[in-house]
Amino acid sequence: SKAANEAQPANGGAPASAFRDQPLVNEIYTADPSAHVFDGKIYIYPSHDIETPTPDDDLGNQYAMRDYRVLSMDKVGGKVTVGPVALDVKDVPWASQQMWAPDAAYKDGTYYLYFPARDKSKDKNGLGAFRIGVATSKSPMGPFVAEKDPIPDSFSMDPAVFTDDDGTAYMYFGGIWGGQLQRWATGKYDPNGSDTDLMKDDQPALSGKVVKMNPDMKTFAESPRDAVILGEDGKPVLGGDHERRFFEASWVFKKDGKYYYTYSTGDTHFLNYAIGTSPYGPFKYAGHILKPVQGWTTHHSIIQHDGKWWLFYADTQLSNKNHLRNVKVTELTFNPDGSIQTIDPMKA
Ligand code: FUB
Repeated sequence: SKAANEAQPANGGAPASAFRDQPLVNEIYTADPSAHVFDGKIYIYPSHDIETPTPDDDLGNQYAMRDYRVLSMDKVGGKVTVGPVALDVKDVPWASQQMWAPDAAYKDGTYYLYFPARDKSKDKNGLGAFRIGVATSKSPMGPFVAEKDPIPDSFSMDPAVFTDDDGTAYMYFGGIWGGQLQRWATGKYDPNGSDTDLMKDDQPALSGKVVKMNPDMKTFAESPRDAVILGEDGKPVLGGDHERRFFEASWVFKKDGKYYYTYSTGDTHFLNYAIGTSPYGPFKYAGHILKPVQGWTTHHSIIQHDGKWWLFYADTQLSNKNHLRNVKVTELTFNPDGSIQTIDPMKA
């Protein structure tokens, strides 16, 4: 395994000293960290990146992950435990490949793992449609047992489940390009649809989705709605506005009664936030949380623990390869007006 503090990765990325934060683990590659506090302890549900001969493409075929492993730690800065395999694609009856960014939730003694994967259909590229599955366990570390079918009416990827103060859970999901959200623009899947976006730069951008979950935490209570991001002018952000429009990696948290909708801008590599007064939005664009990391993707989660707010994110410090990432954590600072201080992951 590669030491987190080595001066210079073998294949020529930035030296360790150039990064604001160091990888949380270096014995496996991890990305898309969804952190939660269960029983006072921090659990991270990341993607488990693996080597593949598949070259980088716009569909993200190089992200060929096959299983999940959960990380845990008592507090930020404490020892990080890497759990055993918590769910393997071979044990998910409906899934063919690509176990992408997961999330987790807890209710009434059961832990729920939400995960996207391609189903067994074939699109114009010979690849399955992304669906979202759910698996359960009595332990936050798993192993998790998957339902036989994906969540009915689920589509696209990057699920993030937020539970409001009244106990109602909402799933935020979706991503354009390889995440296929653009193929669902009419409400029905088009297997021959665009591999990127709708190519309508002067029209409102595609929105990520939000849907209320049923109390069973395994099914949707309604049809998914658009989580609309509004610009400062009160109008929806446009498709051509690549520094502000939604790409993937939804994450929602609540602070001082406001709902923070946070997401990645994909090809411009920012983590952004927008603020609303309802879990359904609309959310008013408020700025960047994180400037671009080393590596193409950026994907995160935000939690409060020990009286501080923490941003979990990932970059490619250990490998300098887009598909072999490592998760990190850094403190997030709010201004008195509720705005977030933008973080630069690279030291100046
Ligand atoms: O890790 C695979 C995909 O890349 C995730 O689902 C996206 O959010 C991006 O990080």
